[in-house]
Amino acid sequence: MITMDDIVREGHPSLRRKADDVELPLSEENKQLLEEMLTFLKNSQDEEMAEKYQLRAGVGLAATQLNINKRLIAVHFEDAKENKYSYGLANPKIVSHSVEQAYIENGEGCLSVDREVSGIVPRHARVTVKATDMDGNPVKLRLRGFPAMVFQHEIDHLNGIMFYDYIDKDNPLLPPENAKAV
Ligand code: SB7
Ligand code: NI
Repeated sequence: MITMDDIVREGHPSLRRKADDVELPLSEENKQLLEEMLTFLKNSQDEEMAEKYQLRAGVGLAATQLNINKRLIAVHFEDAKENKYSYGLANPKIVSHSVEQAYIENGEGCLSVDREVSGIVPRHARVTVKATDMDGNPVKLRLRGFPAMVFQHEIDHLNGIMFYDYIDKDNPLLPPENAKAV
């Protein structure tokens, strides 16, 4: 079972590497890893499991956060309209995005960052993501709002990018032009 001990923290080189594509069809090993990543997220959001195993709640996880250099991510959350997003994905790719930007009003956090980092994290307001799901099926997701922010955070982990890389050093709380709060 994945716990916080398996998650690498800031300063670990895995968080700054570009991960490799995984081979398709997915190996049993990679499928199992995606299952475990998704289970971690579910456990982290379950009050009893989180308390028992001291898990920090997370809506997403990238394999690079487990020191595994593969393009695999898991997400598990609901949006404001109670649409469920629960996926284990291989080789996720942003195939198109809006010019308009957006940011999460309250900023972002990361399971690999054990400190509060405040500041606006500007991202694409809308993205289309293509990937392969755990059953080996191609998926194409059109995302906006919070889900778009989460997928970009996770895909960034596969490219060695951390959320605070986007925060303006001189003016962390100044919303950029052309960016809306979500
Ligand atoms: C806030 C939190 C996340 C994404 C977008 C906004 C995910 C936090 C958990 N992770 O560190 C996953 O990489
Ligand atoms: Ni993160």
